[in-house]
Amino acid sequence: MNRHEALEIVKKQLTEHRYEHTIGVMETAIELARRYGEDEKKAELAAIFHDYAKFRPKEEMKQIILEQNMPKDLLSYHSELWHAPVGAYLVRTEVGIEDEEILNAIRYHTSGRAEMTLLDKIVYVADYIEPGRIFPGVDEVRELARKDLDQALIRALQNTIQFLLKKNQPIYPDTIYTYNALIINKKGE
Ligand code: DGI
Ligand code: FE
Ligand code: FE
Repeated sequence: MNRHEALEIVKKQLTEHRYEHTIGVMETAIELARRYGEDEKKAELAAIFHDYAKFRPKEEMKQIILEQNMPKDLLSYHSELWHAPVGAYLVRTEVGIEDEEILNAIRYHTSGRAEMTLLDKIVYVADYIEPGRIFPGVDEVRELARKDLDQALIRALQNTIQFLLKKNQPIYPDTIYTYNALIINKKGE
């Protein structure tokens, strides 16, 4: 599937604003893939489809989580987390993408996971720093992403966890596992 075909498909699923975000994530993911030696086409497709399920009704997402063998604990956490695993499922069943690396990058783009692949990290960080994003701390993560992808990821996770703490929101275990794995890994270097 080429970029044009992929964008045509995803455009129908998104608002104008979210489509522009998607273009930003795509361009940023391609840049990061080039810098860190990942397959640029995989980064491009994973980025294009990362928010595919963002606007599905909550009830539909809930049904899919219950029926498709996804972690049920997701349902106890913020519904913002659901579009990532549900997106991976729908991108496979509705769009026909079978590449597990791409599907995993979509599946873990919101929470991360303990053992993130290079592609997972690229999509996570690109989603955080794409040019349309404006929030405190984003420029620092943009800077870090030029030099050290793991450091960028650690800072993005720290910001996200802090943000959730301030809002009295629960933190999904995978988010904590991601953070811990990166920190422990850095210490071992
Ligand atoms: O879909 P996007 O807006 O582009 O970005 P995203 O998929 O990274 O989603 C960000 C949202 O997800 C943001 O509102 C914070 C929320 N989130 C991320 N990690 C966690 C989380 N919410 C909870 N409750 N727990 C988490 O660990
Ligand atoms: Fe998302
Ligand atoms: Fe996104």
